[in-house]
Amino acid sequence: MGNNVTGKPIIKGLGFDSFGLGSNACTVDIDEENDKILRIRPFHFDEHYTPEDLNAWKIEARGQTFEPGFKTLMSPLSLCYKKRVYSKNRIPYPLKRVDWDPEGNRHPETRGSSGYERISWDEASEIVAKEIKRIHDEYGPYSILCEVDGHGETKVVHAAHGCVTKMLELCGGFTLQSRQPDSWEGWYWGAKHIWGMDPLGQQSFQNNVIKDIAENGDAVLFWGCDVETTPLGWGGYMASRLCFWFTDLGIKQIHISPDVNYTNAVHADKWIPVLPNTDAALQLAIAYTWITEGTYDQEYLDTHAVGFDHFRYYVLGGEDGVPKTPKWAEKICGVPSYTIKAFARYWAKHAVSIAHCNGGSYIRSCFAHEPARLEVALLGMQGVGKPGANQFKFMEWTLFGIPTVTPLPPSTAIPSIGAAYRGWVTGTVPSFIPKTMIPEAITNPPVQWYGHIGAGFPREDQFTGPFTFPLEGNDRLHMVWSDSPCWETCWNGGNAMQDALRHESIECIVVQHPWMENDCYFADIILPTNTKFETADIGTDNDSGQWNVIFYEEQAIKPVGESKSDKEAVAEVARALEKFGGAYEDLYNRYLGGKTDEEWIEVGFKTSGVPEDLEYDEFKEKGYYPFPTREDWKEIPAGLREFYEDPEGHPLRTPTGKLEYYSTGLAATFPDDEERPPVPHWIDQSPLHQERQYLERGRQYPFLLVSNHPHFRVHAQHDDVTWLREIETCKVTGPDGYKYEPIWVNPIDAGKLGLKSGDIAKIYNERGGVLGGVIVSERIIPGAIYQDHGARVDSIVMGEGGLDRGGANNLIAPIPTTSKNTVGEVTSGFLVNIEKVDVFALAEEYPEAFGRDYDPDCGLVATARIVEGA
Ligand SMILES: Nc1nc2c(c(=O)[nH]1)N[C@H]1C(S)=C(S)[C@@H](COP(=O)(O)OP(=O)(O)OC[C@H]3O[C@@H](n4cnc5c(=O)[nH]c(N)nc54)[C@H](O)[C@@H]3O)O[C@H]1N2
Ligand SMILES: Nc1nc2c(c(=O)[nH]1)N[C@H]1C(S)=C(S)[C@@H](COP(=O)(O)OP(=O)(O)OC[C@H]3O[C@@H](n4cnc5c(=O)[nH]c(N)nc54)[C@H](O)[C@@H]3O)O[C@H]1N2
Ligand SMILES: [Mo]
Repeated sequence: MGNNVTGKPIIKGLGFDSFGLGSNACTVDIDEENDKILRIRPFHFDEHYTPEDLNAWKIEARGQTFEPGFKTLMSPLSLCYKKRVYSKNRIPYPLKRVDWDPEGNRHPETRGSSGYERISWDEASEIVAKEIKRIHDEYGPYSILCEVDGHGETKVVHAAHGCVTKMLELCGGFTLQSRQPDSWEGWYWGAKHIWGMDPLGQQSFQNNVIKDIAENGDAVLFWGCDVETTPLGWGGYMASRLCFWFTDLGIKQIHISPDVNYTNAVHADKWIPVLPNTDAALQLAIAYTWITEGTYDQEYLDTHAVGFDHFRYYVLGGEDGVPKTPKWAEKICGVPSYTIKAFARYWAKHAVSIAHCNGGSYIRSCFAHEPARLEVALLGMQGVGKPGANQFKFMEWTLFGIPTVTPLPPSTAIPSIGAAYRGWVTGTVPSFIPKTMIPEAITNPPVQWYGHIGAGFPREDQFTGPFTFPLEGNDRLHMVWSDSPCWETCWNGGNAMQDALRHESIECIVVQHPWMENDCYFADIILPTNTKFETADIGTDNDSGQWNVIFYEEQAIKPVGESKSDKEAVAEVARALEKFGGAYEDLYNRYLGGKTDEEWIEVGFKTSGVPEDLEYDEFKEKGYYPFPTREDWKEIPAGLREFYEDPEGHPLRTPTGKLEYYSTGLAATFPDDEERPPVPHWIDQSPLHQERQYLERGRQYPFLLVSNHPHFRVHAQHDDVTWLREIETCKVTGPDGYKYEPIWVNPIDAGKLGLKSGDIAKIYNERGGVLGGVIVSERIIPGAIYQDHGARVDSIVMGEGGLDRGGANNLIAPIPTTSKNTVGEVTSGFLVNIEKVDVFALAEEYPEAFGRDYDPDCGLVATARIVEGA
């Protein structure tokens, strides 16, 4: 393949993207020999282009300079990616669940525990085509659920996700699992109502924010932000470099989080430990301090905000008789009142910006809209948009918020790539279900909610509805097709999903995936797909933070096993459907759009905004094209500066154009919503959520679980990487040799509980339990325990009340959504208890679960389930 032919390394973009745009990647070089990947290494931009060609950008401040490098700052998660390609967990050939008989008994109840037999691609596509046809005839197309929204490898022509929707769209339709804005729930459901911005926090106004901080900032608050972890799955180490530079410039870095995360440990000048999902109390006490001490900007509020009086009234206790004092907050959030006051006073006196990657658990917990709104409320009280005072996103899309890379706005993908073939269905479809409501929609339809809920919809969309599934006159769900089979370990209340996938109404489950894991075990038919190393494609890197670049991705190796790309796997089924004629006629060609892969790649190139005089052949020969920095980049106003200087001329996208401390939209549409009232509040509980330690339920489950984005994984991905698993803090080896997912416990709690490092413990609540290996550490605040999210499910007992060996704590996350009129996920900051377990006793009780084909270096391996034809 590539290397042998051209003698050059092969260019790829490594990262993950939810929208089939091919973006969110870091460019890398791959060395390949004899159809084997030897190594993955940083990519150099300067092979064909000089800094002058690129009009290299440079930030100068306080006598120091920050410049982009000319090789990518790739992360370990990219470096190790060949281990994913050659994982022992790759699905080798198409599989059928042994006790699923489409002509006879389908045994939905044994999904999750059955074995699999090898079948051919022809058999697999025949069976699936027949099932689609049958479901269409018996129930109609909306009885097929498409789960196609996970992060996927950044592929464009061979899109990781959504290919099946492209095919089904051409022969009748489908029901879409609609992904809610999971990364930024609080910003979407809350902050948008105070400053109108979309889709995340201050996303729309990131230009030159870093430059502004470098020139004018005194401090940056890292409010639930770990740049030494979360940019790694996407761009790499640019954010890390910037934090070191901030230190050089004397810019203070203050961290507010329950844990000493990987950034905090290296860069923090101060750590303010806070209990999970109690930030709203801390924020209200800061507002109280500023109001009572007169240290906020009333003049700014007079011209830039509406409804501040309502907020002030609430903060001072007018509404509920409870002034939101630092003493009041201390009991809830665990931050001493003197720290709150000192911090509030420091903030009021200095130019302070807030950094997020996305926000951490308070942004994905119950009532997450409140702390998100309160953050904007605080920013407004200190004149957001003034020099050195903005909010910014320290990761992907806008990594550096410098318009040094074209095209503008700098935060968007190179637009064109969307024009190449890809399966993702944009816009709205008639029949859809919020992802958070899938288990309920399967087992207990109809379900209802407000809004289309997709990231990017305008604020008012949250007020449309209610929508219902199933649509009037249509049947419930009977078939599921998933190309992102990790619902259980990534969404809310995974145990309920395990029950739903075994529900008698579901007659057929098809999964297409490269690896045998998580929801794959519930599939009746499994189609093996492949990684981007095994196909040619086009890609972009507009994330890693130095240069925007578009590149041609040569095929590096032959497909592993019998795998096909996701696009090709669906094409096989399209071809098998053709024999039914009618709506299925010529489906294969229609699905592929009448172009070869190479022609689609060229479409992507032509529409990518590259200069007119750049020929496709030249691009292919060089392999890449980096976009030069805009000439006028320094003149572009920083962050919200224009709104700050001229609120009338540069209004926000709220109904009044101002910061709405009293949301007129919420007041008009949901006047009785006590969980998301017009003025941001501290919300204790609701009929569906009792997740506070001081409530009755807190006695039974006294700890708040922090379930961060994994340092050593990207969600459900990378859990099988040998190089990572050998790192001591990545997994804890149990006495039985199994590598358990770590659980951090504070020494004070560990003492009380009789836990020590290396113990295997169970985290549990009424929804079930998951195991993990204890690490006793002061890096976690007492009262909270920490276990990363996304570990691979390894069920001991399935379903509600179940037990998981893998440590996939989403299985026991709350099932209800953010609040009654919002369908966000609640996946962190919820109550649990913890106790030590004896793994040998468990092994005796559950010999099947403890006897699975397991390799400590990889975890469960594909053969663990293949019983015939292996
Ligand atoms: N507890 C807890 N839960 C959380 C969060 C949290 O902070 N805590 N965060 C939430 C957030 S922000 C997110 S974004 C979600 C992430 O949730 P998801 O996006 O659902 O998870 P991923 O593991 O990123 O990827 C989805 C699936 O795509 C697969 N995949 C990757 N490449 C390909 C490909 O080329 N083809 C096919 N067919 N499949 C591919 C992966 O193997 C995986 O199974 O999790 C959410 N859940
Ligand atoms: N390595 C890696 N990188 C990733 C991902 C991944 O899975 N792995 N996922 C990607 C995706 S899809 C997303 S959305 C982003 C997520 O980016 P973020 O939302 O920023 O990530 P989190 O890990 O959820 O939270 C960041 C930090 O918030 C702190 N925190 C947790 N709970 C609380 C709380 O209640 N209050 C406060 N104040 N702080 C808290 C913790 O210190 C945590 O390290 O990361 C992306 N990058
Ligand atoms: Mo996310």
